[in-house]
Amino acid sequence: MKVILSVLAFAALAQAHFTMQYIWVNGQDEGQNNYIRVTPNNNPVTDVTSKDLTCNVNGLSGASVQTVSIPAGTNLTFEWHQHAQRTGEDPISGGHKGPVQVYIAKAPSTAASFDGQGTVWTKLYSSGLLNPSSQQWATDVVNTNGGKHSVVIPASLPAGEYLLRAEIIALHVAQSYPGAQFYIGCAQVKITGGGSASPPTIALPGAYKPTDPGITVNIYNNLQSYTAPGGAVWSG
Ligand SMILES: *[C@@H]1O[C@H](CO)[C@@H](O)[C@H](O)[C@H]1NC(C)=O
Ligand SMILES: [Cu+2]
Repeated sequence: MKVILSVLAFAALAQAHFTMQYIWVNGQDEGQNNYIRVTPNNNPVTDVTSKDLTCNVNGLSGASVQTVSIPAGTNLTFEWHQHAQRTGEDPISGGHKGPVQVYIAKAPSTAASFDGQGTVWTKLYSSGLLNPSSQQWATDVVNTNGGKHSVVIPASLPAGEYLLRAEIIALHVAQSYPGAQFYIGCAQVKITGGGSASPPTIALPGAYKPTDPGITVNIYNNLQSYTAPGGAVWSG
């Protein structure tokens, strides 16, 4: 009986994972998996030293992925789902609590050939524990918003090809490491227009440590504040 129960519990957990499946450009749906480095399954990354932290499993190249052209200043929306369906279940399962972040990295040449390694990532967005008294997390908002969250690409970013990296960190089993679950989706964009900013950058993997207070944390003890890994947001 015990074995059957744990198999069922495992199956339920496995089904509760999710992937980034759509991007929207200024409110227009670009279609399932278009411009996205598609991962082989919906499992999370848990090793912060792995190259899978960059753009998920098989994410170091986008040779067969198209790159979408967008003007600087575009409002980009990312949409996540547990499976290849938009309705009939929570977009990301409600048990997944944690921050939502977006990073961008400029490709030396094309986005499709860029592996995202090195100190290249700039944080554009971060949302974490929104309301300590109700324990509302950024993931709760994503869930009620059909799996979507948005970021405006700063108008001062230089023109060129980039990888955009959206990240949802689920902290429901993050009391010890490895435990935190990193859900990562990368999209390939070509920014037109733009400016001449040189934003601050970090490495992914590299910047995240197992001991970061935003990575190994007990969120079930009336947490009053939360600091997401990866430093401050650059606002352009
Ligand atoms: C970006 O687009 C989304 C989806 O259309 C919208 O909900 C959001 O308000 C927009 N954000 C900004 C800053 O315009
Ligand atoms: Cu899961």
